[in-house]
Amino acid sequence: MTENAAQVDHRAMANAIRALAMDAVEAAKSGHPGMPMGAADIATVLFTRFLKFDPKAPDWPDRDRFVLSAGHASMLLYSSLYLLGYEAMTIEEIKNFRQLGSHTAGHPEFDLKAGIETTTGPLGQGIATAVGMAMAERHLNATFGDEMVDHFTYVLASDGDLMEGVSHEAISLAGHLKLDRLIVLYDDNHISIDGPTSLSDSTDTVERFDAAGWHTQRVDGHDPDAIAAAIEAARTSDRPSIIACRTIIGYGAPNKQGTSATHGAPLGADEVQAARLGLGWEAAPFEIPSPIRDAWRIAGLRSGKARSAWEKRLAALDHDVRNEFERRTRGELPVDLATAIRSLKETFAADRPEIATRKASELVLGAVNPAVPETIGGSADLTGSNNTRSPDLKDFSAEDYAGRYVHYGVREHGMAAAMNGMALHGGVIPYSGTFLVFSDYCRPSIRLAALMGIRVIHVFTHDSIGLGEDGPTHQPVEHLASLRAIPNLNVFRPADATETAECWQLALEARSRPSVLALTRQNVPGLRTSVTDENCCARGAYELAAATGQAKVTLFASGSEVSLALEARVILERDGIPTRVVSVPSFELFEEQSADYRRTILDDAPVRVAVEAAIRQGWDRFVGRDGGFVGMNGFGASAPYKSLYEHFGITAEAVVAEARRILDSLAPAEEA
Ligand SMILES: Cc1ncc(C[n+]2csc(CCOP(=O)(O)OP(=O)(O)O)c2C)c(N)n1
Repeated sequence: MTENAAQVDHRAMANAIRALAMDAVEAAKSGHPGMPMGAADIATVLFTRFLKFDPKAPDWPDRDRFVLSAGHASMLLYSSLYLLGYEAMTIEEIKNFRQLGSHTAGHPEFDLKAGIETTTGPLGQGIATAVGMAMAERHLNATFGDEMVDHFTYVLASDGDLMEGVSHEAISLAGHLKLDRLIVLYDDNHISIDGPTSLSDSTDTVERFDAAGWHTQRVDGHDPDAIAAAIEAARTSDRPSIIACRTIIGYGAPNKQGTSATHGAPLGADEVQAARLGLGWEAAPFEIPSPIRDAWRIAGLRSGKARSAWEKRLAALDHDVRNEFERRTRGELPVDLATAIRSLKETFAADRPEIATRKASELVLGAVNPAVPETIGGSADLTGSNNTRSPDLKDFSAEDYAGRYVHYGVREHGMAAAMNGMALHGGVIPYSGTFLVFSDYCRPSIRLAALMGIRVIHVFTHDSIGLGEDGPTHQPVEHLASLRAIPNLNVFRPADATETAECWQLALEARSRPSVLALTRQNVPGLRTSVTDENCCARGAYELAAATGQAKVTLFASGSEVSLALEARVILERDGIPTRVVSVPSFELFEEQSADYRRTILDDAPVRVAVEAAIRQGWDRFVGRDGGFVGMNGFGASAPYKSLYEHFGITAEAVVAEARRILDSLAPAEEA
């Protein structure tokens, strides 16, 4: 073995990754040694010669981002981070691979302290997320200049990543936007789980990227100098770059390399022994000879000077610019937001406009976007329908990265993943729109945003049969329930313009969770008549109209159906049945209220009926199993929306009838 760090060659450094990957997978008795062993040369070249980062300051805003898109190869990332000297990534963590509470989960989980930039595992998500990081980088570069923001986003992607459909959306968007700071290293090993990729794919991947406007290269993925030369070339390209690195999966495992046998299981003691012998690796499991570890640690210190130079430039910035940069980086909102929302609420309460909540949202954005300059809006080709553009926003484009409005094209999944990347990058708050029914196309990325706890705001309009003539393909019925099922996701369904302003404020303030705003296509009346400093929607559910006297009936409703509940209340009260109406803009925030508050909302009346133009699932929480529900049981239909509400029986009269039915069924028991 080598005597000191200066004599350590590339091969020994790459073998350190291979050895740790084999050892950790053996110890955990599960995991994927193949790709870490195969891509060890790529990672070694990238991390020790190119990546700009400082393990002592994992959150340095101007660091290069690295995304391991093939999350199953997590041991590649963990071994590199340990070797580079990230304090949170100790050898104990490597030994605890896949164990509860470790930084070394089965698939990488967003964990900045440990150097993990994003959660990956669902193939395709990583590369699509990286596109958003590269967009945020260009935008902030255009806003704050090269001195403050000037870094690359590197991705290591596998065959599986590039087979996934979302990769198509991501690479075509990146090519169109000419994201020249995005560099994808493709681990071109021709193997996936079932066997050779030729079983299922004949795409010429390099040509595919070429067609999308990328700079492309092919190299031997085990030749460090060739990899380095390709990265050099990629860094000077004026387009995003892919380097197809031909590798052998499980490189070094003499009997299993080049086959899917190295993919998803430990190699086994004999094969590990044979691999150690073949690689010339004499150290015991989890031991890294000190010259090799030192060589890695020295590589980890490479960018320390760049970071202190950056700190100096930050300190020398104009006071206001610096404050603004730091505020955005911390993710804190400007104080102006509260004032902007307050004055909107005053206007809405005074005018009580009868407008669609998507229109209200547009008005809110007209006030929010000037007050919160870090928002980046957009739509998946439905700008005029989603009302996501405010007049002050210019297009974000290859010609003008300072723009704040992204035309994502018809790419909902790519859009949602890119928004995750922007939020992870920091310094910007992404929001964007499509129809609620197409939230299904965004769902895998929404789920990851919720899992990572990041601020991403989805504006989903046309939120029920209320969209009318476009028919059942476009009418969501199960979507609210299915989005509410995602943990840590705020699902807001505001009832009028004032609630829309409040829900926007809550979404912007929710720094560690994504939000959905479900908005109507059709007009709804203005319901809130007075202005309070309190954000009523923050309670999740609140009494909008009290009963006259002790309530016999509580009507719960969200969004466009709140006004129906209010109409039903008038009828019931007129008939001597004291009825209150509770508006429910967010199930999730309601669950976070005190038990006392929840009791006052839920238990005030013996009869409970919910109304929402969607399926019942979830509403039992409010009305109980025996409570009433007025809504949808199946798919909608194509017709003008008013006839649909009649046809499906979602009317004030139906709500009244449901309340009476339950009241009547209770009467004998009450008498007895
Ligand atoms: C969306 C998604 N589908 C399926 C899987 C399960 N899975 C994990 S790795 C893999 C394929 C592995 O092939 P490749 O991406 O080429 O990686 P390599 O074999 O080179 O490690 C699959 C199907 C997944 N992680 N994500």
